[in-house]
Amino acid sequence: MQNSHSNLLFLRAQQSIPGGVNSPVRAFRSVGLNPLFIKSAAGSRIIDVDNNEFIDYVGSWGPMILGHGHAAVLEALRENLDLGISYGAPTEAEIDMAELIKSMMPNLDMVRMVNSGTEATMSAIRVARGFTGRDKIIKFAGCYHGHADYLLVKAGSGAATLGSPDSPGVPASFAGETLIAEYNNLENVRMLTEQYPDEIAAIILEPVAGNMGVITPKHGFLSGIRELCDREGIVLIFDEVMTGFRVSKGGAQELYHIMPDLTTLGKIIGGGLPVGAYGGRLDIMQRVSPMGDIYQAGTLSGNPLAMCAGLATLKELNRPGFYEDIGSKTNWLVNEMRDILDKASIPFRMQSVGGMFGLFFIDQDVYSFTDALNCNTDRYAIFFREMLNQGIYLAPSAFEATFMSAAHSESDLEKTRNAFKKSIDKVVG
Ligand code: KE4
Repeated sequence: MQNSHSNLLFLRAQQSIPGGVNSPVRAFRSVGLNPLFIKSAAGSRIIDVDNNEFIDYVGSWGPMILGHGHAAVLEALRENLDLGISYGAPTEAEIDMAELIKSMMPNLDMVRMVNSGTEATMSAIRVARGFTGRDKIIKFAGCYHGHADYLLVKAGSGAATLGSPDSPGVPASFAGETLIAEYNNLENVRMLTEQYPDEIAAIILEPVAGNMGVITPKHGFLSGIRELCDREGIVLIFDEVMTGFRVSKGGAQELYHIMPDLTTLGKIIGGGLPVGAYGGRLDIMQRVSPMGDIYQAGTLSGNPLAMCAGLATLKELNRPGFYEDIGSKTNWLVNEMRDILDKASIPFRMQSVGGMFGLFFIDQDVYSFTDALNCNTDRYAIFFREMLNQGIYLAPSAFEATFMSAAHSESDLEKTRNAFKKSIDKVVG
């Protein structure tokens, strides 16, 4: 694969942009390559500046569930471009978006639009703290909720559960209000609520973890947390920035029948444009300014172009059979991959939910970040490079998720299966 133009752009980019990228994972560092600079995309394909074409399973990290350049989304954008790009004033499209989200996620009484998943989780946590009058939050090791200071926190040493900063620039005092629990460990959460009675404002989690590879909740984990929150007066926040409209039409809360108090959204609801949202219980959301006293704002929140692209996307997701189709594509590919790995006697674990799946090269079950860290990241890097050489663009990290789209065709899936077989032969070799 020829990538000289990407390499030249990468050299140039690093003169003006930290690391040459505007988001770290794009730098391909954990897979030992220079990043590819993309010049266009259509359907299931992306094309880089050296005219290499790939079947895309990153999909802009989730938003492109319809595939790139879907006609309905492009038409909506073209129609709205001539009407203006941003007004900083309310528009009907924002009402349409809030009403459509509420129709697809009935548990949300009210919704506020923001501009990223980070803003959504940051805002939801502030609202939960304001609503409860409490300061501490519980998050789970390996779950990623964006880069707000108090969410860039790792588990303290030993059994300590008070968080410590996971990045320079995060004050210890901020991290100290964040308690870290182990995913799928309900006893750990119970212990924290007993250790800090009446101090915990919220528990935030990915109901299906997609930022430490894909890890599904154990039976009883989500319901157990729900019960704990009810008993302790803690606000339960489902961070569905990734799982929202990805794992089912109503997100993970519909799939697992567990209703959070607040939900955060992003990615898919913008159809590829910058967007985020948070919403939930009326008694909580009515505290949000200007209805209430908890402040949150944004110059481009509810931007007309993001709204029209998001509306066009969500309307397509409402078509009968959409989730059955994307689920069956995902299941077919995952089963083919499992079969190839089994035949190659390569230890692995795969989890898939709706239109997303993950692959760990590991010889143990994976229920938590501690488990996931035992996976063979070197083997993943070799696998990633082989798949890329065969025209398959996967997440450039062993700790991400793989995303299917409606645009992936049967021939795409067969090509992916064949590339996977050749790559695994190389990995074994
Ligand atoms: P953004 O601020 O990147 O829009 O959303 C943050 C976020 C919040 N919650 C969940 C569950 C998320 O997955 C994310 C962002 N996801 C990553 C991919 N794992 C974005 C990719 C990137 O950081 O470049």
